[in-house]
Parts: sequence; structure tokens; C-alpha cells
Amino acid sequence: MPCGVGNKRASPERATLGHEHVAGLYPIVDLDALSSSTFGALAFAERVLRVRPEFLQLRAKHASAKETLELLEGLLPLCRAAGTLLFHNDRPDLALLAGADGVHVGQDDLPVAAVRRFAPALRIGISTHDLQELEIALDERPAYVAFGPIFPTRSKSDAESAVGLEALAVASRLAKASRIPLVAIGGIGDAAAKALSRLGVTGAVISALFGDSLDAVEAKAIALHAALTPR
Ligand code: TZP
Ligand code: MG
Repeated sequence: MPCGVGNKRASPERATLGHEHVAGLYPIVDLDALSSSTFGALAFAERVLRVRPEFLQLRAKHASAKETLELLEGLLPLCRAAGTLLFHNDRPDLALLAGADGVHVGQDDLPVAAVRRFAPALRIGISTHDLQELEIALDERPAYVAFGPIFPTRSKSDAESAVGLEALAVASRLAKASRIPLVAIGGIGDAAAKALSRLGVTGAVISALFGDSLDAVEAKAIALHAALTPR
């Protein structure tokens, strides 16, 4: 039986981030994006982790379960050393097996209640794409809610329409009222990062982290992290 299944006394409080506000960069290590670069996932992660982000996500849409588990197991000590929470996209089973901190689920993934039954201690992030989905997700009291795409993106094959900054401002008010951290996603680069930070929202980023070299990746992570951190 997986750990936690049937543990009715598990406290939902354990599965939050422990605070309502998150700031700074939320880097996503996306294997599809990495496949068009010369970077290995761990070397890439090691560079972005130098900004000590609050959390980092592995997104492995087309990798095998075995390869994904091995990668998560490689990422975990790097994240621990940086004080960063490791989230895995889509698959709570792999997150749990690897000892990761959380799972990021979308609208077609396992429902939050099922994830909680399976793995009560895993923190849960939920993807939402409009204000109705956002309000439903906030009611689930996850560790954070992601909202987007804010701007058009090429990193998600089936991306919904971009929602824009006005909808993000409304989403930010709703999330604040619910005291759940909000993560904006989709087309976030330096310019958008400044607008996000004014709204008190953090940003998840795939493509804007890429550069010609790992030094350039690190420089981009530093710049995005600074732009997403309110002064
Ligand atoms: N979900 C909504 S947009 C998106 C995901 C996974 C892709 C974000 O990637 P990028 O390159 O930062 O736009
Ligand atoms: Mg998903």
C-alpha cells in the first residue's frame, strides 16, 4: 500500500507551503524544451537552483516512468541543498516514490481528493485557465494555484487561450482573499515579471530560462528571480 493511503489522521495543514505568499522565480525543468538544447536536465537545474527558488518543477510529458523517477531522484538532493521544494508535474505516484515535496496537477489529472487519499503529505499545485477554474481550485485549499497562460506560449502543445494581465489582476485578488499563493504561467519573461511582481504574484517559467550556455541560463534565472521578487 502506498504510504499515506488510508491515513485518515493526516493533517491537511502539512501539505501547504506554510505561508500565503510566494515570491521569486518558479523554474520549470521541461524535458521537451531541454531536448532542443545541449543541456542535461540536472546541469540545467543545478544552474537555476543557484537563485534558491522556493520551488522547482520537473515536467516530463514524454519521458518514461523509469527515466522520470531517476531524474526526480537526481533533482531531489540538488533541491534539498538549495532549500527548494521539488514538485513533479502530473504524476503523484512518481512524486511520492522519489520523495518529492509536491505534485502539480492540471484539470485532466487526478482530482485533488484522490491525490490526497493516495499521498496526504504531498503538497498540491493546481493548474487553472480561467477564473471559474481558479475559484474551484481555491476551494480545494491547495499549496498554490497556477493561472494561465497569461501570454501566448509555445511550451505547451495544447495551450488554452492567453488570459492576459487584467484577468491575472482579478485572479490575484481572489487568491489573496483565499490566502492561497498564486503562480502566473505562460510567456513570462523579464518585462512580464515586473508586472507580476507589482501584483504580488510569482511566475513559472520554461522558455525564458534558456540561453546559449549554462552561464546564460544562470544569468537569466538571476534576472527573472530578481524581477519577480518585490522590493
Ligand atoms: N501551462 C500553461 S502555459 C505553460 C504551461 C506548462 C507553458 C509555460 O512555458 P513558457 O515557455 O514559460 O511560456
Ligand atoms: Mg497535467
